[in-house]
Amino acid sequence: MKGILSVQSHVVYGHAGNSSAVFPLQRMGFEVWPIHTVQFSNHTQYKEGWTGRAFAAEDITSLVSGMAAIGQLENCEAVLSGYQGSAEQCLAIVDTVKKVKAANPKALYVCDPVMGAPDKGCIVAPGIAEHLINTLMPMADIIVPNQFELSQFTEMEINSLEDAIKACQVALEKGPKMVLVKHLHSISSESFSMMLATQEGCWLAQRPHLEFDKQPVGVGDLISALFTGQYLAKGNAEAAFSHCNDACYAVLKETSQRGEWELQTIAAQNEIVAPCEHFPLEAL
Ligand code: PXL
Repeated sequence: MKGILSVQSHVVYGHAGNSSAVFPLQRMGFEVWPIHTVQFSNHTQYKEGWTGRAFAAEDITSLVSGMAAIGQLENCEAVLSGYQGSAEQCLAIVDTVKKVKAANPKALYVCDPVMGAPDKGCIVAPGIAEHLINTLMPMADIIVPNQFELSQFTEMEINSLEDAIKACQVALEKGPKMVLVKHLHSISSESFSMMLATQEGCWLAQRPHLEFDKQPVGVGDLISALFTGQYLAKGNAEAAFSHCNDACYAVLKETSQRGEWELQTIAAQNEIVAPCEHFPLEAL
């Protein structure tokens, strides 16, 4: 049985990390093999704080060797990494990707380089950003940075669409075959913008901004999961990107309509598979 190995955070309450990614992938028909990097009561953007802890890096290695022992790494279609709990866990991801690719050379490594944004309350342990920039992103097939993470990876300032295109080209020279910029905040104040760059071309996806008292968390985790699943299903990056944008909008719309802060992935489950509204991509 084929599956996706998803190595991200777990939150007991709400939706971030694996708690944002696993269900949408399952709803799209994928077997998901989640490994949790941390187990927290809730995501780190609650002003009240959170409880829980990061797992040991050895837990990742040991769970992956257990999967190898039952002969399942060869069935792994993709490794998806997101929120990491420690710098050591980043090294365990390197080891995991190498083992999976040795067992299945066709497997993809999708790296969502969650670096944190202390001003927003997204707290990530020290040393993780360095490993993401120097090791994990260069070895990934697909990276899913936001504008800040792309800027860190390429050491380029991004203030316009042209800057973003140039930065994606630099990123493509550093190893990855595809760059999905999950949020480009400098492009437009009216629309929410994402960009996809591959060797074949570059596309801009925009969707309307929605009203929220507090911006939902875990949207990037949802985006990397939707794109991974759709790309595996369709084998076409442009079509996968378009579906990802439409499905993400549907989840956010449901969340906004219900006046919730946590993403309403379960309520919006049908639209994850078949989004009602479509926002055409622009080829750049
Ligand atoms: O979406 C990023 C993310 C993932 N996991 C946890 C988080 C956050 C952002 O705050 O707190 C636990």
